[in-house]
Amino acid sequence: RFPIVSAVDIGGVTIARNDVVRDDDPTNNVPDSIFSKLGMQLHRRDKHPIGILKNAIYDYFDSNYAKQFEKFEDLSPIVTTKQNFDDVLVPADHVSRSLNDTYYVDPQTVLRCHTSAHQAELLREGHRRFLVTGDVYRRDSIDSTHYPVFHQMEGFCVFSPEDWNESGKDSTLYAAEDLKKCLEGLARHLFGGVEMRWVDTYFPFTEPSFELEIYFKEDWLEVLGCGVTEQRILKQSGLENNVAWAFGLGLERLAMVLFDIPDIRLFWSDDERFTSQFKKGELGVKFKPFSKYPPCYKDISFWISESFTENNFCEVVRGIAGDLVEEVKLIDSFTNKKGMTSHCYRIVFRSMERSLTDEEVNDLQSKVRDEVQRKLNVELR
Ligand code: FA5
Ligand code: MG
Repeated sequence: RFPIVSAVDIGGVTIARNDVVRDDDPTNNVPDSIFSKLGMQLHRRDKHPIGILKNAIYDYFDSNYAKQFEKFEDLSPIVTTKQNFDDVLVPADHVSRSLNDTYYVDPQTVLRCHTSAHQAELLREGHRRFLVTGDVYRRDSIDSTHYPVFHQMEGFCVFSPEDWNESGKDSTLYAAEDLKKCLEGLARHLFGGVEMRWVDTYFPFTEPSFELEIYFKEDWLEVLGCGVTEQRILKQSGLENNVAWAFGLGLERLAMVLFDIPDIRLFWSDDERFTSQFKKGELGVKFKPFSKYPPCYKDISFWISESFTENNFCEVVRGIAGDLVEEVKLIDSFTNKKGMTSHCYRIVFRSMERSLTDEEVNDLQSKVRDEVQRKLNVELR
């Protein structure tokens, strides 16, 4: 099903699969399908939509900030829980730390779930304005805008008292306004005109915090999170007299809007009908879909156990069907008099490259049924 990669090269460091995944380790939940994505570095390919977008964002920062932003794009995606969580003040009991949400290599090591994992170390090394681009990993639901591996770009900008003093504004307000101005300018640079809106939100590492949404295919699509950095993070690096802003862009989401790419799985396609449509440095290209092969819907119903989670179910489906699964959605749920809860999921199978045969889909579905029962402790109905 998936090429079993035995070693990957990450920024010049070779990681053998056995160093990362030990089958006897219950705290290791990195499947082969994910391991094989390590080291792919889509963001460093100049002819790939993710690389083209990254370069266009670099252009914006280079020309508007006189090249003050340093760029990092080959930091290893394998980080400590301290980097990924503690350093950015994620509370000890936060859901994002669970095996259900994050890929663990061992109890102290994860595949980074955001590029914010590098904020603190770069500040400690003395960097003050920087962009960090890389692949990030999350156990998540399955649909056209979510994928377990995607790319983020982190931006970070530290200000000194001279910067805000002459504005007469309070430092937090100064940083928040500068941040929004910077990101609105970036959106104009990338899209020209586009409908967008700011939404207030929460992150452990910023206050206030915002998300930017863009109107795409008749719906609002969240493309980035950002905010004014918590003072505690700056203090850790001796910057208590400063203020800073930070953002984390979802590169696939922005690229979907920019190039009109309808499904996030396409970014991983080797099909020439996809890859040949993009040229280095060309932002204006609209993707011409080469296929809308027919979908095939299969429903599966089961009584769940207490430990059941949707992410675990999606991981099982993805482990079997890989990129042939387009969407998994809960279509029915009820609890009977005995207190047993039943879920019915609809799985949408569709290849982006060819028509699937009935036989093939039935085979996938039957494997899903077997494995769900075996691994997730549920009772099929
Ligand atoms: C974060 O990851 C924060 N670290 C962002 C941040 C940085 C906030 C600095 C403040 C300061 P969030 O989990 O919302 O936030 O993810 C950021 C973006 O990644 C989202 O807006 C979305 O564009 C993208 N994203 C999230 N999950 C997925 C996914 N499964 N597939 C594709 N893109 C995703
Ligand atoms: Mg979010």
